[in-house]
Amino acid sequence: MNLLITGAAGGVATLLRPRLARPDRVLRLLDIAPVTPGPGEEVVTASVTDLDAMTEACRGMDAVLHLGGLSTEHAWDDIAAVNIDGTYRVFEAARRAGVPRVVFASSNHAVGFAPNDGAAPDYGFPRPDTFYGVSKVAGEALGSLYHDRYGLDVVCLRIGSCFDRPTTDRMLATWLSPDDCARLVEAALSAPEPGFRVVWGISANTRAWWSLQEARSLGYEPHDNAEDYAGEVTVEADEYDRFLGGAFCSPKLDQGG
Ligand code: 15L
Repeated sequence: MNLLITGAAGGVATLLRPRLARPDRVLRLLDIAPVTPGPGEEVVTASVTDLDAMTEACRGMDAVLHLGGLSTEHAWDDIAAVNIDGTYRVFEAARRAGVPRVVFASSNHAVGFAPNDGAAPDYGFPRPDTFYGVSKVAGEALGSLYHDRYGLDVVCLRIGSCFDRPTTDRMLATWLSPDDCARLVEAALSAPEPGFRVVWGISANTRAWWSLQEARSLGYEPHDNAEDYAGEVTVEADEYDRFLGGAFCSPKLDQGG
């Protein structure tokens, strides 16, 4: 199983690389920022917005893990160019190079303005909380199109908060531990014929706000629980936790004029 990882210099990829390494696996790491390859790793310095370079990078790969792009709110033009057009190019490059599977790092912010009732179902209708969230909705839509029209297997992970440790009250619900993130990615890479799926990406958190039913149906079995860190959390819940996207719903992130 040879895997192309976009956004390989980013936070999630850096947590995942050692956890996804296997003796029989090549990890091809693509980013515009420098990345130092370890054993079993190759580096491609390129942007997801460069279709030719992306197509070349996809050659010989069994799957693409698309983590690349802007990971927080930015001006529309940047989100449109990097996250939306870039994600189109990732899917199109995979198709051109004959890569059968794409795992797309979507985000909870695709549905961030949905009211938080503590039990959000799988496949919640899009309610993006930012232009960033809009880009994740667009990525999921592209995944759906590339599955239905071209037969790619596409698994979209609506990731909660993937960091070493939960540091806020919200993260006691939304945390995805690095080990569980690797388990989720492995499930998305190895599930037989998943078709098009959208699954939540969180650990087995006691205070979880989101369903893990669809993720478990892929074979994901989380081991970690943010509750183990409840005593160490330093940031309290705030008024925006009434929405799934939390602080991304704050007017501080308004981009309009
Ligand atoms: C995300 O999508 C962001 O990339 C990350 O930085 C966190 O803010 C995360 O969501 C979250 O909601 O905690």
